[in-house]
Amino acid sequence: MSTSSDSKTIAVLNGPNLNLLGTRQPEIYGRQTLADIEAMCVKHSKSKGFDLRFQQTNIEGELVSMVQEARTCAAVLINAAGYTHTSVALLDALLTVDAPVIEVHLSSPHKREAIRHRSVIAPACTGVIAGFGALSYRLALDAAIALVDGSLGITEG
Ligand code: CA2
Repeated sequence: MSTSSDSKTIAVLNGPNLNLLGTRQPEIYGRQTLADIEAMCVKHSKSKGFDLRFQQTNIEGELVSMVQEARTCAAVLINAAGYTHTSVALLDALLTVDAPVIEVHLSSPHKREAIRHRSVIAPACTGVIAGFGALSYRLALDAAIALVDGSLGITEG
């Protein structure tokens, strides 16, 4: 259901295994936990005048539902994790979002195994920010806000 406050809300959606951040593979994903990243995103978006909805799930269908519920938000950031490379259902959900959608990754998938080189969801995204650890989320928030306030001058793509 749409609410008036959604126009000032940015949704940050996180896929499978990202709840494990900070516990394993810090050389790839950094030492920050997902809670640390959420706190940073809340603080940053607040400083720019936006509310934040930050969610994580390990279940593909739940991620699809989260995208559907975010359709009325000002912008959607999504780190779909492994589903980035596999999920047509997620692509279909993201294609229904009129607001800017930014694909976010902590690591740079193109530097990694070939299976990570293809993003199934990229056709539904305005842009991709990857490879900067937790900073990817802040850079993506800035990109989303610039798209929302029109300061980039980009209206298509
Ligand atoms: O770099 C990213 O943000 C990824 O979306 C992370 C996904 C990976 O499948 C994508 O190719 C790139 C994997 C997330 C797994 O997260 C973990 C965190 C800590 C320990 C183990 C896994």
